[in-house]
Amino acid sequence: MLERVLIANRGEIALRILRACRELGIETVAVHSKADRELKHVRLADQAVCIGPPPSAQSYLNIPAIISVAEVTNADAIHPGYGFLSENADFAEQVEKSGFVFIGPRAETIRIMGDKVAAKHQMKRSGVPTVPGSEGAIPEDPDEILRIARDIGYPVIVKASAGGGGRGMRVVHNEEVLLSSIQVTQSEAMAAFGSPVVYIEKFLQRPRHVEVQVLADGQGGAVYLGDRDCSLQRRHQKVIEEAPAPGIGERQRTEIGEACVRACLDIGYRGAGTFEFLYEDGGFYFIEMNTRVQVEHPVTEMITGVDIVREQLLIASGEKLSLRQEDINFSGHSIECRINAEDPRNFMPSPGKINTFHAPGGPGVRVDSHIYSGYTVPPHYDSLIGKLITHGDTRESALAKMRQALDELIVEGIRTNAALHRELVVDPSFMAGGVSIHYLESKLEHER
Ligand code: MV4
Repeated sequence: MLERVLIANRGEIALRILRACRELGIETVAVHSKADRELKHVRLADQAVCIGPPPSAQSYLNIPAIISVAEVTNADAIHPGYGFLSENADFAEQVEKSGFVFIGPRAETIRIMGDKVAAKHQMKRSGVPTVPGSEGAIPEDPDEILRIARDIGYPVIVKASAGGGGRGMRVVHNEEVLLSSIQVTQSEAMAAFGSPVVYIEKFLQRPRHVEVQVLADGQGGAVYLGDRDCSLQRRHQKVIEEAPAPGIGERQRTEIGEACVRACLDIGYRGAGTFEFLYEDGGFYFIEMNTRVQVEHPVTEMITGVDIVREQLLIASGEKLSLRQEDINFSGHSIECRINAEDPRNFMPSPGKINTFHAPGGPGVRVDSHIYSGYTVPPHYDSLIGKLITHGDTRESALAKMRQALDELIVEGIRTNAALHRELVVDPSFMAGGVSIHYLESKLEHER
């Protein structure tokens, strides 16, 4: 078993990781920036070390500083959380070369999944359904490119292989602009990611974002923990997530879950992972795989009873998965609202001092947050200050609990997006379930 884990992150996820470590009797080392001395997990950790000035580039992204702290504190593993260095293959590699366990997949796996063309190829080989498109990177020959796009049918989307998460994509509606759009996307990809490789897919016009959570031990054990619907998003930032994804039948859920497990076994996947799909007209289409724990992991925990971060720690300790697929039962429905420190009108960050914080509670209510009355939200990082998660027997009951939780929530001193959530949980289309990835942005456009 791991004895001491360095937490290379901040905020709510750092606290979430610390809690899981404590339950397993693992000591914790917090690394933090100069702006983050007041973080809750920094106070709670067995050891805390300041690794640099406030900007992330000089602290939470400072690889040598983080590895040095692992060395001087004699940690045996590093948990990267989400964001920051969590999907940086070079970091994972340096961590392991320095003799520490990287809590996540092998560096090589992260590298493959960061290369969207390679990831898609791998998934297709394992029988995971993918979006129709160019098999791999687009060819040199313009006539061949035009033929591929004609076969797929317009509109198509040109994506940078090194992109992902909505960066480096361009929708093309007709043949006249295809080649020029490809050139622009290639130049942008070169500038942004250092690689000009692009690929083409059929552009799905009104899909949902549905993802599948997996756990694998890299020793022949792998399970799926069901799906999540993350369609409610603005500018590629998820706002509300839920599990299970509404309206997906048991047969289809099992089928896609089993395909993801097969892919994990084929690539020797290790750790927690998420297969991202677009879901349209009843079909799943793989787009990307995330090799980290995700912000929205709690909704899966609530419907399965599996502690995903605990499992990450056990897998990193070298244990085989004790969970078997037949042990995993899906129970009820869970919803998560991301609470951000931001102006409800223009979505600008709203850092500052929280004078008063009252957390909601009661049966089926979970609050994953690092904030407290008197805490100052620094301006240097992501605006997520906490997550409100509810669980009920049905989607309606989880929603009813969320309405009550949002009514109880008090955050004073800074602005938050709580009012937006209060609107969304009574929105008739959201209440019906299964809105597309465009729903929130179009609602905001029509209302403002
Ligand atoms: C797409 C798509 C439609 N068709 N691919 C955006 C984020 C990145 N992970 C992939 N994205 C998309 N890929 C095809 N073939 C639409 C999106 C997309 C999107 C996807 C998931 C959640 C929100 C989104 C918002 C805009 C576009």
